[in-house]
Amino acid sequence: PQTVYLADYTPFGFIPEKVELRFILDPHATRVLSRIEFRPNPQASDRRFFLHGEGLKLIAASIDGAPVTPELTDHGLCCEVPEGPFVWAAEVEIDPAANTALEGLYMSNGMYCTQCEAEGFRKITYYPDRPDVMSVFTVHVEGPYPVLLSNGNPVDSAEGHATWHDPWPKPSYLFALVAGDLVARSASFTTMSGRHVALNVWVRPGDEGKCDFALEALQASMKWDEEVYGREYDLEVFNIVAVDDFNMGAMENKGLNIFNASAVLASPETSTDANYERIEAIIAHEYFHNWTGNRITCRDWFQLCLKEGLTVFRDQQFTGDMRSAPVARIENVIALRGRQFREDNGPLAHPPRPESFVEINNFYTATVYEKGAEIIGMLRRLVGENGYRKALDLYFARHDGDAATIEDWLKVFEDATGRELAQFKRWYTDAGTPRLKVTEEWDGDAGRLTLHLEQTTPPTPGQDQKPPRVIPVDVGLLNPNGDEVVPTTTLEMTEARQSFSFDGLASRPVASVLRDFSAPVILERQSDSAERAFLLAHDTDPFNRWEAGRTLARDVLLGLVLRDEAPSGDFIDALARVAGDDGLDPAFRALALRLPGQDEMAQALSDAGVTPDPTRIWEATEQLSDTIAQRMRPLWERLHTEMEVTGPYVPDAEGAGRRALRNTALMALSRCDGGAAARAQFAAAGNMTEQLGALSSLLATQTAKGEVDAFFEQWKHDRLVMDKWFGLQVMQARPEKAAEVAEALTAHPLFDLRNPNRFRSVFGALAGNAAGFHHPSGKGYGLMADWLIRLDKLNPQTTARMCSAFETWRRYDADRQQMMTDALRRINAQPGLSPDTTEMTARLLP
Ligand code: HT7
Ligand code: ZN
Repeated sequence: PQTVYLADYTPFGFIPEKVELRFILDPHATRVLSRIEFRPNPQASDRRFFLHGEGLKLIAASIDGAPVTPELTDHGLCCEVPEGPFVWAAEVEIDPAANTALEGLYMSNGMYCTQCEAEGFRKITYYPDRPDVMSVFTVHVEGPYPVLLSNGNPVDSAEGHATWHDPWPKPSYLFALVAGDLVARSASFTTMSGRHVALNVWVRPGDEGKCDFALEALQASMKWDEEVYGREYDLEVFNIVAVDDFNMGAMENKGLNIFNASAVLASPETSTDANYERIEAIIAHEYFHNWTGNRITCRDWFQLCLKEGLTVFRDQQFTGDMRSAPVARIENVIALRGRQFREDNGPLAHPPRPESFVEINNFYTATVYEKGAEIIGMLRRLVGENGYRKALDLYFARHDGDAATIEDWLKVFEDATGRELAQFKRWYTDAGTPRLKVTEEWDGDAGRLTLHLEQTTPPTPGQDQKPPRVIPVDVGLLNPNGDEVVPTTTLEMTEARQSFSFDGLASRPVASVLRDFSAPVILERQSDSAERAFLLAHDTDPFNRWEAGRTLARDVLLGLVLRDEAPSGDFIDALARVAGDDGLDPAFRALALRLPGQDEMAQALSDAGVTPDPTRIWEATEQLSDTIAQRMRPLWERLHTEMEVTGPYVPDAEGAGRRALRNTALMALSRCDGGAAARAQFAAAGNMTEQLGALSSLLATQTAKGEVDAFFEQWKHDRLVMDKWFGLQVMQARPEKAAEVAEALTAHPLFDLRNPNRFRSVFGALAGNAAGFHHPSGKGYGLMADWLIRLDKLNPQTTARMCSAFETWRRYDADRQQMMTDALRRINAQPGLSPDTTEMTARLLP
């Protein structure tokens, strides 16, 4: 496999003016006929006519009607071409039924579907498969299937064939085709200029009843993008298709989004509140790509965060507007710290805009997506809401129809706001999470508080030197009585060390630093538990209020892990005050009660120079959970009763918050009552959130008895619910049992190696069960390696992504390091290992 470098970018020598494709569908022998009108690209100097193509059987090729015999390689073909414009035509044969990699054209449960991002189109036909080559596509699909879909608007259709035309030039990665026995639930949307758009969600017969929420989320997204970004939809139809076998969440193909069924299908009986929230966010994300990704795409894959960071930022804004903004922010930061900080701290660390890659599929990472979104949040904070809107308007006006770069993106901010962004650009080019150390100096005579800030970023692979970055640090000051004396102010840090003073203060205030998590940094600040408890009680910034509680809990857990120190009464009291404060949003209370995860604790210990012992962290977490459960039992009983939501299930933020707090109370209660309340909730559950909450509590407290079987009997016909059943058993298994439970589940008749959701439900859960995965026996590592080796033969993309289970090996003791790297070496040494997994394991190994 070859390394590709950003610095080597050159434009393609030809421009495809028009692309016509004809598909004659057959499970094992689909014929793809292409006719492409090319002209020389005046911007390019290289006139070599190379078309990508992989795994294709070339039947015939011609130029201007005359047959040609191109030079074929494993990666494509080369051909002599005329100097002026010419028409390329080719016929190839492919085998969708044998495509288990789920890239290109493949079959899932009897239906045909495609996944072309990033480089899947080359598995469909010969083409310059790169995002800066854009063209207008017309697609004819033929086959004995009731539904035949492609991008754009329908031109004509009759039994057995259909023609689609997409008037918007697009790169090949946005191409899509779907065919099969599908049914649609439909709605419509009238755009701000009065055009009517037909909206369809296509599903397998039987799933029609699970489409309404997706349609509503789509309508809300379309409206929001008009209101907030002035972006109108641009085709007559917007189709969404649910497929069972899919490597990621969903794909934004122009006018024909393809979704993992788990990211679109919802019903109260089968989906949890978290599922609903995820579906709403993914529908919005893919819809928002229509402008940020499709109308303006990326020049090359190094610019991936241009579309992904911005679209994640937009979907996070949308969720904040649709639900609770503070709760959404806290959830996003938990996810960022859990995935992106972990990535940035290990061997896979890379800049949001990498300089090189071997397999681009390995760069669909938390750094590109979530850190990419954080960077845009910082930009918005620095230029203000108006500056941001002006810059975005300019971006859409200037770059509509372009394949753009990060430089283009930053330039619109510079031009629209007059701000110089050369230093800010380091956020895109430099890897690693900055540490921000904050110390305080109080001058009582002058009434002045000075904050001394110092930033350092540890070296990351290939980047030793880390010059200082621009860091927006939001700060507010509170009086000792809890009143805010200085409202949120953004301090712009640009130097390695910098001090900022606040004058005119009557008494020493309490500083609330990095409000709203204004920058993706690790804050290092000495503060005592009294100050944290004060901020937990009084901070006007909801994020920092939650953060204060989180830091308190982390310190308590560290005390337990390191010194076997019992939690202080103050901590329990502070927690009880928040949990019992009926003036606070129940969703916020549920979040405040969630203890830091075991992986977060391992990282915290490692940051403090202590080798983490996952078993000890698990024991401490159990011990603390038991203490909290016992000491606050009356509160759990009250909350479990009071937070019950009666009446029909509505998947809104309010109901979800109440159910989340109720399930939190139930989890604690189950530690006191032997599972009695959970068993009752399981029996009476009127929706999946209640049923799964009860099952989790029973599994966590080892009292699930018959409920696991009852759940299976009730839901064995439903794939998405079965994924929960598989996952929960592994997630909640005790450390010494986790690998055994996972292994037993791989022998279950419903375990299916070809279905990424099912594989992730078992092995994603195993990786997430920290003490189980890192059990000193090494069984977790061994089992994971065995199954990644098997999966790689079928689905390299999912295998490579899941190798990140091993990314933290450097944190651990010598035995675990040895076992983890042995597992990686074993995978890496497999004959015929895919380039995807070869690259990942090589990057992970020393
Ligand atoms: N842009 C899409 C990315 C994606 C993808 C990438 C590689 C392989 C399979 C994939 N499926 C979807 C999805 C998104 O970010 O919205
Ligand atoms: Zn995306």
